[in-house]
Amino acid sequence: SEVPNIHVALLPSAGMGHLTPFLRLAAMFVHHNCHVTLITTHPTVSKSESDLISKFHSSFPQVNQLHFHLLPLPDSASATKDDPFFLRFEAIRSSSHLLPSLLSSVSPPLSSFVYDMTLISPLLQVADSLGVPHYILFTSSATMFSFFSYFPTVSASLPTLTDVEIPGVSSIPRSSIPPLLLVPNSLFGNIFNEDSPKLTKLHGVLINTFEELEAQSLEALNGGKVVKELPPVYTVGPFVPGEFEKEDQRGAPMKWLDDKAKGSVVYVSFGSRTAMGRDQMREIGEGLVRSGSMFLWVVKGKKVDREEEEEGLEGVLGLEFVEKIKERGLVVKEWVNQGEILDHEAVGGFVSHCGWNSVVEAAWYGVPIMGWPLGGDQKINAEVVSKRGWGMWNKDWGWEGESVVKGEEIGKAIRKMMNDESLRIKAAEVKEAARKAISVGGGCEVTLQKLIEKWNK
Ligand code: BUP
Repeated sequence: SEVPNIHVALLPSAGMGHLTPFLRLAAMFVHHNCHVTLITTHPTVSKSESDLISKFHSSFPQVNQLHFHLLPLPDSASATKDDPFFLRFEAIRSSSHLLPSLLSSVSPPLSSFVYDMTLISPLLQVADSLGVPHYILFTSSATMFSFFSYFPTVSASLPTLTDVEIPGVSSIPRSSIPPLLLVPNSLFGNIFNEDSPKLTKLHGVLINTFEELEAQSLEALNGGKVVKELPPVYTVGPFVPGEFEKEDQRGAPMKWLDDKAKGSVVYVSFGSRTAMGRDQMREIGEGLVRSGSMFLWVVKGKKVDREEEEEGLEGVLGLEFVEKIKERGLVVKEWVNQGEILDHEAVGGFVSHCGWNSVVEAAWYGVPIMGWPLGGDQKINAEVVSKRGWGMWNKDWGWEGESVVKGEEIGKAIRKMMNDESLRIKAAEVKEAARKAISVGGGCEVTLQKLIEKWNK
């Protein structure tokens, strides 16, 4: 068939949870013979981001790279103790007026522009001046997107609301609302407030999800039930971990998994930006021992990897614990290739914070989830998992730092997940649906073709 003459510009925001899906989307456009310009912001917050950007460009030399050098934030902002990733969202937003000149020389001329969901207000202006159709990539679930788009309707009454009833989708209990939305004047809350009423100005919204995962939310969104004037939601998922993300050599975790029995290992990770308190970490260790399963546990002591201390695991978890688990588990502090791990047949369950990328990866590899949402959109995502039936989560555990969950309870919950045959059956079903979505004639493929045709006109 005819090769399209399409040029897509992509602008991710800060953090691996935003960068990773953008790079996977970029790879998909390359595979569909599009020209791609990737705009990366510098400096990055974490070392993982710089590493991944380099690996991406060496795998895809045909992708045009544009370095977007951010202006420093005013001292007053950077002096706050705010989350470094949210501060970076701010910095990107307030440097966005530099983008038109950065993009003015790209060739062939742009056909479309896809930017991150945390950049809507400032990028609307940029996109208008470029005069190309523009989209966000919403890097969470469609269900979370329905909450985001419905938000302007309820934001004024938020202080006293018990539940948020999203028409056609579901009722979000107050306890599942991202906690920062209930704190006056948080950076996160301010962005949410400012941007959610402007969604109607976009040409569309791309989401890493697929029909069988969130059928009801997608139908409500595209049927005009949530917000009438909403632009189309395009399901471009599941995003598949790419070759470019792999290390040159198979790492220690993979070798460790190799001689473990099929489905015997529980994999534990709370994502790239959750630093667990010491007390909670020790209880998790205790819980893992009590679960009776083998385990592979990714531990993070700091929100930003560059700040991670040299301190060994003995320091964090205690020498006694490290001795006790030698036979049973592997604990790592370094970045691992999560895709490869979930793909390993030894892995039979995933204790996850339910960051959306992790959820979709678990779906893609058919791994049951024990959700342990700790912040942001994670409870809403965890509910997507339990509704779809391939995982569960404990609604009494609270947000990060609210209370310390005891090892005994953690152990019990893990045992329940590892022994539940119905989760495994559902996980296999979800996996099959995910594979279908990206095959010829599947939802993801059809949607991408539709977008490309639209841009080719
Ligand atoms: Br940690 C870690 N290796 O060691 P989420 C994470 N990942 O590959 P988050 C690794 O990072 P947000 C590691 O596979 C996923 O693609 C993981 O994104 C990968 O959670 C990504 O799951 C993490 O969405 O981001 O990091 O909390 O807050 O944006 O959801």
